[in-house]
Amino acid sequence: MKVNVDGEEMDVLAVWREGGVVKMVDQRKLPHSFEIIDLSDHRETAWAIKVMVTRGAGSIGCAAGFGMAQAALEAADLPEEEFTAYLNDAAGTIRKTRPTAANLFKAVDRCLKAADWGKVPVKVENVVKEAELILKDDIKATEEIAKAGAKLIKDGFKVLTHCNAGALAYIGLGTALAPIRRAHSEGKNVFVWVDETRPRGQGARITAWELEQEGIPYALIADNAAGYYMQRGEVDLVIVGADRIAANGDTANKIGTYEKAVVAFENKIPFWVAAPGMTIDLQTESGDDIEIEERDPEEVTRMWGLNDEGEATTISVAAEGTSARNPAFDVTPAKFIDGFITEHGLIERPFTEAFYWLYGQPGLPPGFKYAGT
Ligand code: RUB
Repeated sequence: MKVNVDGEEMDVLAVWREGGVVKMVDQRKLPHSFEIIDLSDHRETAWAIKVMVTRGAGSIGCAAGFGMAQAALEAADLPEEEFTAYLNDAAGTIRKTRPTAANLFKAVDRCLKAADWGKVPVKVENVVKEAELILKDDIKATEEIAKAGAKLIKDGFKVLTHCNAGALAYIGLGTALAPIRRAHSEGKNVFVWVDETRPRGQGARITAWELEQEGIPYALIADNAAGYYMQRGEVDLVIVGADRIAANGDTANKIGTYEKAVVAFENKIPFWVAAPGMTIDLQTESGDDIEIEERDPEEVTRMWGLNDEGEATTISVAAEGTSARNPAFDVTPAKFIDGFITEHGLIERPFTEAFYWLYGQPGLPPGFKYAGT
């Protein structure tokens, strides 16, 4: 994406690799400061995923792939068996960072598979190439999502989105924001309601910032204001991203997405999920099987921001010792979802058949039971 930093225009990706170094836009600092951070080995990259230097399913998938590429480069001089052990160990470290987004696990698996053939120098090359291919595929996928999803957006539409599913969350054009960007660039008059997305504030801190950079009209709202606007007829369409989509269409996304889907359903507002195949997990039959990350309760009891002196700081928003819980995602049952905006176009019901046809060739596995939507 193009960003304007102190008057200078830059073209950046959320995550990229320069040799053995992984580079990331430090999303913990946005929107008050734009910084790039260098991660010099796979352990540092895993740390950066865990603490959310980068975040969003696509970006952590690409970061995971690059972490695997770093591990392969780190082990390039080891004998065959030790190389494999090192790579498997790195895969374990990366898998342990964040449990919900399918992209991270698929990226690690793709890199391990790439190391399946050849001798060590070839294996290293294969892993590095695979990591770069994940990035390339993802960028292309977001361009297709933009084209397909823009068809849903009519001139004058007000679109609600939750969390950040833009270029910083999904390499390239993003997922949920991709159709909005495209509709805007086609000259359509589109307005975005941006949920702030407590507790980490990805909407307030990142989505609003991305839309501002692009000159797309928007308004930031408190999470609990979305229903109010839906009820008043001021939302024409909801588009969200996804962290993991089960085979039956149940979708894990940022905590609060489920509520938005239910209120959209009640108000007959179309609710679409934008995500490519990397986020669709046919091994997971339904949302019940999706692991939901539970993060530090301090993210709920404290908030980050700038003080009046312009210094970044956290403040306490609850009494010392307050008990809190912090699930990072929830699952929206497929029955509340009108369809999926994918790199293959718009997918409507029946979701499972469409997913298997597109992503599960050569078809339904023996014994697979379609639970229905
Ligand atoms: C990010 C989040 C995003 C999804 C979809 O959570 O829930 O909505 O990842 O975005 P976190 P995308 O900030 O905790 O990683 O599909 O664009 O990746």
